[in-house]
Amino acid sequence: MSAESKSLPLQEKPRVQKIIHIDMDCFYAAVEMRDNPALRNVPLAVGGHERQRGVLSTCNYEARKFGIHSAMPTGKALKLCPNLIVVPGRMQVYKEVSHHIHRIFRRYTDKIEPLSLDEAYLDVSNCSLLHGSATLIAEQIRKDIFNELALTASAGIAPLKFLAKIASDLNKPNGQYVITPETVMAEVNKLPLEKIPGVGKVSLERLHQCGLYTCNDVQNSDQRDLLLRFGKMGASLWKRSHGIDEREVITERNRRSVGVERTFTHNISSFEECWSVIQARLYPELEKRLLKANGSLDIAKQGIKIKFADFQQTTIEHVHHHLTLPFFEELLIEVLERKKGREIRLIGVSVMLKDKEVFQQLSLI
Ligand code: TTP
Ligand code: MG
Repeated sequence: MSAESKSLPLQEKPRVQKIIHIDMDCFYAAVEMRDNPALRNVPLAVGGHERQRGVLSTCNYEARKFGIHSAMPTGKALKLCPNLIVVPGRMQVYKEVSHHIHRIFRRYTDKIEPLSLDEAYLDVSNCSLLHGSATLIAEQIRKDIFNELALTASAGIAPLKFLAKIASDLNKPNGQYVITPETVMAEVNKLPLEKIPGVGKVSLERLHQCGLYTCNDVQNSDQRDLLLRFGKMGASLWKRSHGIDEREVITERNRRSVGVERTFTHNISSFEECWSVIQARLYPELEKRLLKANGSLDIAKQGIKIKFADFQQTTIEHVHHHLTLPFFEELLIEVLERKKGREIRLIGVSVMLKDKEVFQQLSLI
């Protein structure tokens, strides 16, 4: 803490967060190109894993010129680019690389929120290295990654999480983009709504029907009307469009929920199919993660999320303090009552953890 801020302990100015969003460039494909020079200057894709065998996990930038992208069926990709080389993935190597980049992150901060193997939010507000400049820290992290792993990463630097994430895409690959507190509103004003995380295809179409295309349009719209039409998503859209995102970087220590989800290559429909996914895959994974995230298992609620084929999403959660499989069966029966003949593209299971502080205060009383 600087001498200046020490002398002003009651200063009420809101704390400005310095957030970096890091995202590796064409991650699996980059690792394959690094380890095999023959794959470097050709259109390359990495095949899907397990149930996703028929679709691509990702591809390099050369292949993207042909319109190929993640989650594209391999057959379709080969039609677009007959010279495409498709190699199988090596999950273990990607995991090791991911551990290494996390070791690099920890040199600069312990406030790290991983989003996937190749992507994380870092809160560097309290980092005093490199004069505390988030721009220089991001640059140095990317240099460290390149020097130690021979891979490139892109970064977004911003005072808000959603803007950091959007920014990391703006100078991809091997680049970074900085949004300062002073430029937040200028950036937000020109933002098309599809760039805002959480705005799906279906919502976007409905927003367009209401004449809303950019954050600027949302600012000029009627807030009540937006909330009535779009519910929770509308509320979040209103905030983001006004440059508000109060979410903090969630580390393992302050994590409040743990969840596991799966998107299907082919939509599923019956209760039996859903139940078998939960029983065989999601629940065991949830149990494993929960043990890692919070050994004492202070569970408050448990829930199931379903995304239907029309991209509508619904979540159901109930108070239940012990992780048990039969409880998820009850939740599944209840949530499927909302199905109305639609197929299912995603299922997620999650637990909300007890708020430790509230819990401790209650025990004191
Ligand atoms: P992304 O960061 O979405 O993509 P990417 O790193 O390949 O490319 P970009 O340069 O645009 O960031 O995902 C990271 C890895 O996760 C990706 O290399 C492979 C895997 N993945 C899948 O297996 N299936 C998917 O549908 C997606 C999107 C990613
Ligand atoms: Mg990536």
